[in-house]
Amino acid sequence: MRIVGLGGGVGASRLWRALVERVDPGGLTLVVNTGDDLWIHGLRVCPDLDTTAYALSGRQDIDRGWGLRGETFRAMETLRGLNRLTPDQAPWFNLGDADLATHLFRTGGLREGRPLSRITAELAAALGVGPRLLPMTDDEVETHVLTVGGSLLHYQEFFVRRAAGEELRQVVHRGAEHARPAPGVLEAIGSADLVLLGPSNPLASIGPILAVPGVLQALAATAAPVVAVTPVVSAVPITDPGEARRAASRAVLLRAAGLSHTASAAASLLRGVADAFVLDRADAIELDAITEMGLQVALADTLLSAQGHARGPDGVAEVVDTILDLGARIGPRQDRRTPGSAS
Ligand code: FO1
Repeated sequence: MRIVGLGGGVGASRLWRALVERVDPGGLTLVVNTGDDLWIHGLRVCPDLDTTAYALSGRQDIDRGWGLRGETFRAMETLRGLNRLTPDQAPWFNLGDADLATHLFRTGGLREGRPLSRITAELAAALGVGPRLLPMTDDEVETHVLTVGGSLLHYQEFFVRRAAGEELRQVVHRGAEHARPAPGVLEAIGSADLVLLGPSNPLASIGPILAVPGVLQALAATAAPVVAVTPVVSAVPITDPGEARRAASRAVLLRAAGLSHTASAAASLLRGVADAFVLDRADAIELDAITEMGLQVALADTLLSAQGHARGPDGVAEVVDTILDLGARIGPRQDRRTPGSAS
């Protein structure tokens, strides 16, 4: 079975890790958001690609959600000591010592003229990542936000440096309109048996992928059912500080688009893109609203964490079984458009 997953970093990679417990990793292609990518300290850093690769190679710091397990930050501490920097000038994006090797390898490759997709494949192979990892594009696309105070910030500056603590007027995916999908992206969507939209920030992670010309058309044309997993679970209190920051960012971005921080608001952005939506059981009250948007809805415990999550009788995350059942139930779109044509 050929599955294509579209998503960002932390939330989506939790789902991909659970998915490869149940399906052949070799049949899975992951199309990853690169709108979070940034140039910093002269290096090209691709947080969502690296989070995905580290998660699938078993090297991720699972509690933190990004970076490598057992990481040290001596290079950053040394960098801070090099200058009498004001707090405003001090390094704010923490690159771990081992993580730096990834950024050095990538930046060197880019400077030699190799495309990001090729470098990503090399990194993934070196790390032993089973699924095929594709950046959404080889071109530079960067998500920027305009605060109500009038500052234009790179998404990472808003998210990390300002702790997602400011209201926004606008979100833009700079460069997206001229970007081309990375080699293999459209082909993978076109030949998939199932397409998944991961539980990622709808505007900062899924939005940039859908903004790459050709991706929406490929999703509309594929015979594969397109199933989205909710990125928002409102009825379960958030206790983890990292998760609280990610929720704050989702809420601020949705508010800037005139939407509430709810599963149904996230689903409304996927009208006409997805066939089905996996809603968290805790938010079942939103089921009818999402069904009325023309999406099939299935309920599951969608929260996946290092500390444990709901598992089905086969020991696999319940949400994975729900997704696969939903995909099988919907079946290829051609069959639905022309009943009986498959026989
Ligand atoms: N997140 C933080 O909250 N603080 C950091 O200093 C930080 C550094 C960092 C370095 C490499 C990397 O791959 C990810 C990093 N992240 C950091 C996470 C990153 O901001 C997020 O994973 C996403 O890009 C937001 O969706």
